[in-house]
Amino acid sequence: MKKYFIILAGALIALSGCNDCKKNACQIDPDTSISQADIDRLGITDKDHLSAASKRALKWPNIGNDWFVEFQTQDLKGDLAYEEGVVRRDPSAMIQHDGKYYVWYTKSVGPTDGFGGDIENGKVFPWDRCDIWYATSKDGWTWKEEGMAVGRGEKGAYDDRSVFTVEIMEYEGMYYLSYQTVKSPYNVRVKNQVGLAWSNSPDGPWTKSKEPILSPADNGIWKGEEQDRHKVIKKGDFDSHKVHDPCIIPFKGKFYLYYKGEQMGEEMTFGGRQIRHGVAIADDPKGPYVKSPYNPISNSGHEICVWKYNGGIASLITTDGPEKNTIQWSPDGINFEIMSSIPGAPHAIGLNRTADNEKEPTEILRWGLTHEYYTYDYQAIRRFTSATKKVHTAASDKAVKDKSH
Ligand code: AAL
Repeated sequence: MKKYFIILAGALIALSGCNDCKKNACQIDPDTSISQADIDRLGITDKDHLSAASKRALKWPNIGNDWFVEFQTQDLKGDLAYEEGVVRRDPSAMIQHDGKYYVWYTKSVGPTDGFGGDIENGKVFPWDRCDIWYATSKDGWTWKEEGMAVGRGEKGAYDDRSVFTVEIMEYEGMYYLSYQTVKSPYNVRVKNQVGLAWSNSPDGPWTKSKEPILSPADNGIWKGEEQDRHKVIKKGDFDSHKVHDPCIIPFKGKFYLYYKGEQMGEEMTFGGRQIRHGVAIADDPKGPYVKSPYNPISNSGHEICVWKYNGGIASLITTDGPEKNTIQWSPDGINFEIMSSIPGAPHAIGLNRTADNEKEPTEILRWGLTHEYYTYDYQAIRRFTSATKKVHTAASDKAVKDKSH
């Protein structure tokens, strides 16, 4: 009787198709959707025996490798070379003015004490107790530090503790710096905000916005009084704790403020830290910025690195999440698709906004700035370069070729 039941059940499964596919909403019908060209391109052995990997591969768009790049990093010279005892990090994009490149960055001095000590007087992170400084260079290699651009606000202001992680936008003869702000005391659960300063010259003077232009979502609930960012009653939106790495891009007649969100009660996922990106849109560079209802627009990434390409927005997704180490593109600045999966990328990239970024998808990545941790206390700004790679040449092929010359 038992044997008869097993045969019947097996026959039913065979008649009605793969049971596993039904449970997992398998979208590929092997008989109708797979062309001989797909089988050949993906090297599939038998279209009637598709592994989970082959099923996924069949859903990949055929986008070539125009978005594939590999990076290298180099030391800078002059005032931006590594300096013991000084933090210089999170470079903005570079713009050009009067024959010189300009960059803005986070600067502070002295070691980091962490959260264990005297928070009122200590420095909890390398980016705590910072101001925004700027430097110029004729060739992008040797830099001259010009001085402070935007400093911390007076006691009691929303930016009284630290101003840092800055980006530059040049628009119709005006310059806009967007940056992170923290108000004292800088404890583990502090919520930071985004400030804006503007000037008609990259050398300043800068006028600061009276109020922040972006704040974390106000819909999470901490659990208990302990300074623990993982303990929550309710998490709230993806940006309920932090709004980081702002970058404003003029796009389709509006201003798109891209940012990284951190959520109250952050967890680890199969891609590492739960870090997401969002966008807030304004009609005027000074705001008001309204968060998109489509947020989050990326479920992976870390520092924002976005540029215009082919009528849309490209985004380099690094460091965290299941889609880390990919370059994505969106026609509308909101709905991003993966265009390439890369070996990794430098952190906190400052793009070269003077590049001819329509020349090819990754032209803007040919060179730019990044930062590097020399120690946990001290970081310095460095340079990166990147190259596309269209053909893979084994090291041994190259050695033979070199010898024959
Ligand atoms: C960076 C950025 C933000 C964070 C800190 C400084 O990687 O995401 O800028 O606040 O780390």
